[in-house]
Amino acid sequence: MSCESPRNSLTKRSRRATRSSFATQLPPPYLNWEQLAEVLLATAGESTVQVRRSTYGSAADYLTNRQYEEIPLSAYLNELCDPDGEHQTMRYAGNVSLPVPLASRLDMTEFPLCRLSSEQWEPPAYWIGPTGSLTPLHKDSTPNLAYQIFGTKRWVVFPVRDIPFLRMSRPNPSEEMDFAVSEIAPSEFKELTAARFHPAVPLEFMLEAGDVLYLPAGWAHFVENRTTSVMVNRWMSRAAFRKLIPLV
Ligand SMILES: O=C(O)CCC(=O)C(=O)O
Repeated sequence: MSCESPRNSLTKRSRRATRSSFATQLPPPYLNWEQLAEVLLATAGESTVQVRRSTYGSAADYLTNRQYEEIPLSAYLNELCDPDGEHQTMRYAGNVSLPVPLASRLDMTEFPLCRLSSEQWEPPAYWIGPTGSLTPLHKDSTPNLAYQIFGTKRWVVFPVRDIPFLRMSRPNPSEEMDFAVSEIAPSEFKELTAARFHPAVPLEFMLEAGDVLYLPAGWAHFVENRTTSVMVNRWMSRAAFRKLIPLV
């Protein structure tokens, strides 16, 4: 994981911490796309994935105009592999339920992420996207564990104390515990300067194949795939998080 952040030293410390706790049980990452695509195709090619537009021009777009389509994973992989295809840089299979045979084929069943109790954690999800596909700045209600299987993902994150400065709004205040999306447009994240989000201070880092990220609940994050990228993640369930922290 390489860092480019005003909080560089903090990032380096947290990298060591995540590495040491999981190091003995990490599944091997993939370094070759063709090899991984073959595994995805053979194990889950016939399952469907929910595909969304990969870029959102504005936060309003992300909040109210999400466009999804269900297609077979095999069709989506074809799009990704076809550099001239109509949808090549436009669609993102984000937050797709991880089929058990695929978890097993990726050597993830023994990985802590997949062994976590299913009462306390949401089922694992996988995210496959092309270079440039992104998720606008938002915050989730519960802690998140993410494992980068292939490629490079850029994260820009802000701790909870910065939330008041990030123009967050909650689309469904009654339904979601604390999910919120920022009005800050994805284009604002192209090049970070120390002053850009002042007084909020972004922490920016790349998650590379084989890296694990723990993101605490309520931390805002903007996420961008810097290459074709495959990640698996799990959020803690709301019920479990409420038990842990009764005030939320
Ligand atoms: O990888 C992405 O595009 C978004 C991931 C995300 O928002 C999350 O894991 O909470």
